[in-house]
Amino acid sequence: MKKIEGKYKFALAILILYAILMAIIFGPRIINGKQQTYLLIGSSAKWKYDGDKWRDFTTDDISLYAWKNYDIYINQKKFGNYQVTYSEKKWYIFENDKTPVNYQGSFLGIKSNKGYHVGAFEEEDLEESDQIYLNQIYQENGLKENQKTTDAYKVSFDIDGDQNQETIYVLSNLFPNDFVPSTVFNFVFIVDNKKVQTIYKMTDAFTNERNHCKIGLQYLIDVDDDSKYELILNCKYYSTMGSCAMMYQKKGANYRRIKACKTVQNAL
Ligand SMILES: [Ca+2]
Ligand SMILES: [Ca+2]
Repeated sequence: MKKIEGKYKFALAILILYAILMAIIFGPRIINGKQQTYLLIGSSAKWKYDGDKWRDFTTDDISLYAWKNYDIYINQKKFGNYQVTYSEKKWYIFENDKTPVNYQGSFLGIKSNKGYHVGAFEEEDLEESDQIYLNQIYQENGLKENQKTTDAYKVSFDIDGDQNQETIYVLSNLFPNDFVPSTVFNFVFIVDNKKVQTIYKMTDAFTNERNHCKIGLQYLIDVDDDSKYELILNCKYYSTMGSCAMMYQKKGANYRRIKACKTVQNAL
């Protein structure tokens, strides 16, 4: 009898040990659940991530933002945690007691069950020493050197968290007022340790100019708390024809698009 009792005790001890081990291994995953992140990028985009991939909000997703609390950033800087509503392509924000709050500048709203970081950056003017990279890009795309541009700036930022700053370049000659290029272009590329990597490019005949949007770097956000910043590019169509946003992420050595530009939000 004693022998059988001993066997039971042993089996029970093994079971308890097994349960503890499983709780240690899988417990945090069950508690944390899947990542859910919502991004409201001005009037250009409303995105959601639900542990799988980034998607645009559907019309049913109004419950994800109407009168919900979001962390609000204005011009890249934390503004507070407010309730939001969206009307006529503009975000309105409110205290929890529904007192409206005024803001001026570019709007970003984030709600996430995971950590995230919004990187603050400045657009810097290009210098003579940058021309070598610009000409390399022009050459690779069959363009003459020293192109006239309507936008040309760079941003210095440690995107991949290796303690060294990369330089992001943005070039566009779209919608010029005082010159007529034969080819219109948009380029966003990164120079990391003198190595040039193209993130986004578009070239087309000038006659097709109005079919395209003008690219810009809008936000650097680490959306998944892995210390590597995702790039959010904004593309503005001519005049009041709207804009859209897209997101790029570094995977291994390369940057790839993880959220495409949706459709143009045409003005009335
Ligand atoms: Ca870096
Ligand atoms: Ca990241």
